Amino acid sequence: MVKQKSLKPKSLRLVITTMLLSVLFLACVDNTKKAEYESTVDIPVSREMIAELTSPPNVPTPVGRRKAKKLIVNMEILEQEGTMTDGTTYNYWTFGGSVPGSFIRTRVGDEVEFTLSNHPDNKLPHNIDLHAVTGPGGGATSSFVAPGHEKKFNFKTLNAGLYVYHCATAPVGMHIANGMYGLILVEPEGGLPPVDKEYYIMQGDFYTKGKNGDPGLQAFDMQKAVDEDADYVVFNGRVGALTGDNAITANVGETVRLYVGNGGPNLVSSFHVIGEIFDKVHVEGGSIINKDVQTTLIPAGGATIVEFRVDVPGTFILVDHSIFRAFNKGALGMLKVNGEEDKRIYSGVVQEGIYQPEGGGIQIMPNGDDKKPTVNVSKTLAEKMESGKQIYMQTCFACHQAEGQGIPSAFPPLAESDYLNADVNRAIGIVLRGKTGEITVNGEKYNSVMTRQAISNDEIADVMTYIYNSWGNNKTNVTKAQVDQIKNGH
Ligand code: HEC
Ligand SMILES: [Cu+2]
Repeated sequence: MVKQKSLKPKSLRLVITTMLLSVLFLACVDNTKKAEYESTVDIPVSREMIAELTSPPNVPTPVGRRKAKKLIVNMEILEQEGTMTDGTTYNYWTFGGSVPGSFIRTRVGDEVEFTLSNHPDNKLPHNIDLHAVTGPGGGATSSFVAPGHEKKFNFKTLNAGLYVYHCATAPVGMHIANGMYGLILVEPEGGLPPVDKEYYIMQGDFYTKGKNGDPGLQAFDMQKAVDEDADYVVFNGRVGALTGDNAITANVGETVRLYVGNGGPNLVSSFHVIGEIFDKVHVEGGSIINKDVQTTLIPAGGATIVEFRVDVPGTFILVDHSIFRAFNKGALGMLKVNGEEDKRIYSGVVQEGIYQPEGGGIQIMPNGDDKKPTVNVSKTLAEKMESGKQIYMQTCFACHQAEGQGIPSAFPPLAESDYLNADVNRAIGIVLRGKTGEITVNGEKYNSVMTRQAISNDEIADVMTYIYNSWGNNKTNVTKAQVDQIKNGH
């Protein structure tokens, strides 16, 4: 105070100017981070850095607060046979050896030096169109490269967002259909807000000469691709890439961010996580954030970032909510969440009842005792089969599939199931109480969750009889009395 009073007019002016300037500067920083530069093209780069590339479902380290750099990206194209589903293989064309291709993580203002190498064992020329590039063909015109050659080009990342890249060599649809797509993330200045878990997922549709599930090496079918008649719609290039042991994981209380792309070539994805609500969706991978979203649309050749906190434990199923694609063509993944339950958020079953619209009112089924006033007529095997089939199609079919074949690495088969045929009481117990933990069915390990099925003991007897008398099983006739006994704890 005292000192200020003694300031000469000249220094006073300096103080005031400095104050004004700093207010202005602060205002600029607050308003928009870009204001430091006229345009993102002016962001200077300091030093060189080799980009970390990851295969799905992993993503590279966040950029955080790092300055813009000259970022060296070395991408290798590999044509290689891989598994589409158990017993079925496919000749994938890949960026970096995976479908989707390696994840590239940059920040706005980076100067990317991109080298595309086409492995000498490959048969075809390829190129790359990155939607993060501003320039002809998104780089495609500068990157066309024959087997045994490489091409280099540079680009500046001008717009923050999540972008698809793909091959754009004719026939373009065929190169994309064979798996030539991936994601490049351009983080804003200062990086995206930190989260606990990040994963990389990309949907794609595949067209094979044979039908879904036909064994052996399946060739690409151009006509089906033109007709948009997909045999497989999958996450991360194959059926089961994200189920069972391949599931992505998180712990209760953590925030999860999914970078989700859609390579197409044809289908649009209605991306949904069963039992979760997206707290935030970066709409179309851009800068608008929508909140509290159930299902988000991802165009072919587009991407989205979804974020949510996981509040309760369990297995959360990722699907394309065009739901036949999920349960019949493979577009199904899993997020396994470990931790403490929170009954305030989700109670589990608190009461089980029998609903009889005609019989008048709801009868509570007391623990372990089925007091439904059933007239104990003994049904014939044919009648049980008929009723059992109906129950199966309503209750079990979604997971175990029409012919009891299950879904590889997600839902075990009931057809010719050694596990089923070995112990009928154990199988009844599973339907009564549900099942979780590792089991081996026909030599394949499953480690998933089957929820308790809300059907009566009589219905369990019928559906089990149907299953045991179908698809090469051992023809056990399960009675209601047997189910009653197991429900009552043997
Ligand atoms: C929501 C999906 C789902 C539904 C619906 C479902 N299951 Fe399951 N089922 C599973 C899963 C997952 C397992 C394996 C559990 C594990 O890994 O511990 C399983 C395991 C089984 C098994 C033992 C393994 C085998 O293959 O022999 C039997 C038997 C079975 N289920 C019968 C049924 C019957 C009968 C119904 C209908 C009344 C039914 N399930 C409905 C998902 C389901
Ligand atoms: Cu290609």
